[in-house]
Amino acid sequence: MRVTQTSCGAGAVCVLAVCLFYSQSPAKPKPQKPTATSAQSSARTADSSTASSFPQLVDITASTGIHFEHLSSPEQRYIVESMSAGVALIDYDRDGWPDIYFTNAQSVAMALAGKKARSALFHNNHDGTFTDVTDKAGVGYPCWGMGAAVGDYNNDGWPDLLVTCFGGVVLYRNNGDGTFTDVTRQAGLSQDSGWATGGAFGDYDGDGFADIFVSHYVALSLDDLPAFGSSKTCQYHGINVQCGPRGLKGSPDNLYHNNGNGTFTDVSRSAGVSDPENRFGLTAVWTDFDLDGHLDLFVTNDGQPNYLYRNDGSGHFKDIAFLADVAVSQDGVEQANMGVALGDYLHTGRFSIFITHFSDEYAVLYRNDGDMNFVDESYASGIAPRTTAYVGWGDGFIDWRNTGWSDLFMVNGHVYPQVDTADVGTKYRQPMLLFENLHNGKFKDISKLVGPAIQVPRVGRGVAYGDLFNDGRIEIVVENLTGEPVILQPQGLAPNHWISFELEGTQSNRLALNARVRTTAGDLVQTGEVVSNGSYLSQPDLRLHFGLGGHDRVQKTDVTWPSGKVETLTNLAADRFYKVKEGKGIIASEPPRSTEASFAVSWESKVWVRLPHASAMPLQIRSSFFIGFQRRRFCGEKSRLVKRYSPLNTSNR
Ligand SMILES: [Ca+2]
Ligand SMILES: [Ca+2]
Ligand SMILES: [Ca+2]
Ligand SMILES: [Ca+2]
Repeated sequence: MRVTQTSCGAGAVCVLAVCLFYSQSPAKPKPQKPTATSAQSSARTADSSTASSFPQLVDITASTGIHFEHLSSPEQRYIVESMSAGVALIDYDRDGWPDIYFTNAQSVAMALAGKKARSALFHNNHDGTFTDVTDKAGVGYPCWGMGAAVGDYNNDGWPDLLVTCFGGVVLYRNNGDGTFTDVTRQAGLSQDSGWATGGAFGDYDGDGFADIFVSHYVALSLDDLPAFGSSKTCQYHGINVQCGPRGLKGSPDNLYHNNGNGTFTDVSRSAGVSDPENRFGLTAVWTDFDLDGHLDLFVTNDGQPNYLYRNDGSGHFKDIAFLADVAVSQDGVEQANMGVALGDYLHTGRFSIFITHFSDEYAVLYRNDGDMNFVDESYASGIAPRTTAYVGWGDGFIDWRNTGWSDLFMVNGHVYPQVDTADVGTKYRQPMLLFENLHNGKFKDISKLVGPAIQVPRVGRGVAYGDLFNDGRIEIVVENLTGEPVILQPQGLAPNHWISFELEGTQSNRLALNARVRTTAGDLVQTGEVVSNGSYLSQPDLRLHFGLGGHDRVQKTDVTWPSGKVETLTNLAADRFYKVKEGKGIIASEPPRSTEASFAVSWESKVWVRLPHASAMPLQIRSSFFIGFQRRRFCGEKSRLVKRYSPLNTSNR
């Protein structure tokens, strides 16, 4: 809802009146009321392990107005019916509010009958709800969809969308007017064929244009599908199931160099990433693991050794996964590598790798010790024993509590509906898992402490996360293989501080993919990176969000651009969104726009309000002033009103 100047020209009293109006207006789900001071909040954060005080992850899907159903065959007699459902956060209209794209997939029967499945784009309405804009945007029927990745291939500032398909890839150019154009053919990407799964933008040669890597999974033809239960590789614990991937032929991978003119050239072989062994590739992510200035590439291979391609800086890569100890598990087993989360969970400045796996296996955490040395910490961290019953997919190191330490989140769900009819220690629908970062390399399973939403068994696949409502809280969007997605919102948070950065490259690729940000707030030193894709075939928000615990300032922020340039920003106020442009520093900053977090940060702020026929005068707004109001929307509107009507605004904190 927009507030116009004429609706509120009378100053403070009117501010209050409008706020009262907002407090009565229907709004999205009610966030919790902050109840603690900053000092108390630190105490709460430190002692967060009791269920009674623990923040909750609440299912807010119904209130968002999002209605989407991922199609799937009930029996999933073929592997191609089990692997879809990547979700992408993409602010396609650049209004500063993340929008959501869900991929969709047919069943074999639908495909053979010529029927399509509708993927969907939902526009963020800024009020907690979303509108289906798929038809106008023209992104409903790219293909038999798998995953989605965001990159700006033509550097025009408008984020473009890559969809991976059972049948190649589709590149949608964002036209900047709410519509997209399928430019796959003119971009030279229609040659991509086979079962594309992981797609990731990354400027591996540093020419300022994001290149595209595409992993491929199983070589499969609808005309020649392996019959359900037909061989030893089509059985699981003695029951008949779909065939694959073991026993089937894999497909090679592709790297497409961006020519800078809207076209791409396949350089897979010359670059050394073509996967001549035809492994079963799934998720792909770019990052500079060894911090030598050259972008490296990690690819999960299902049931086979992963690839860690080290970039030698001359356009060539070498797979060093075995040398780096990230190819297989510590006991030498080739696990069913699915989704990838990258995160600096120990605050070393290096990205470790977390990978989800099949049931009877365990999720793997490879700690990055630098110089391409990784250590399997799956057991030492406490994660492995808690994950063996699950088939894991989308994952993420997510600081959903704004403590400054990322917890570990993963979704699960089997590929065989048939397991429900047999006593094999696992079920088709499975709960999500959440592990608390204990700051010492260990994680604690807190899945049962954060409310019922994540314990509901589902057939999870993609996970994307970001601050959907610009209030300083990170929402988690989960796309399921069967049925509706789930959006989880943190509620009941301690009023911890946070800071958010949106980066724009000039010399570097414009979306600043793989720009790295290091923030120092007191003793809290965190590193984040802008990444295209990851999790399971999914795309997180491109803005970098850091929880800050009790710190209300960030003393130092180093931005390392892909160009190699390092910019240092000093003494930034917390609880704001900063836009940073390469070579120009901060070009804009904004307070949160709504809900709980803005309340938490503004309740003791000194604000200035212009009274009618009087000069500006100070008004100290106290917590007691607000506490009686039920609707947190009010607080966001307050921030806007104060900004609009005051000669000084809250940005001078
Ligand atoms: Ca938007
Ligand atoms: Ca673009
Ligand atoms: Ca490039
Ligand atoms: Ca490197």
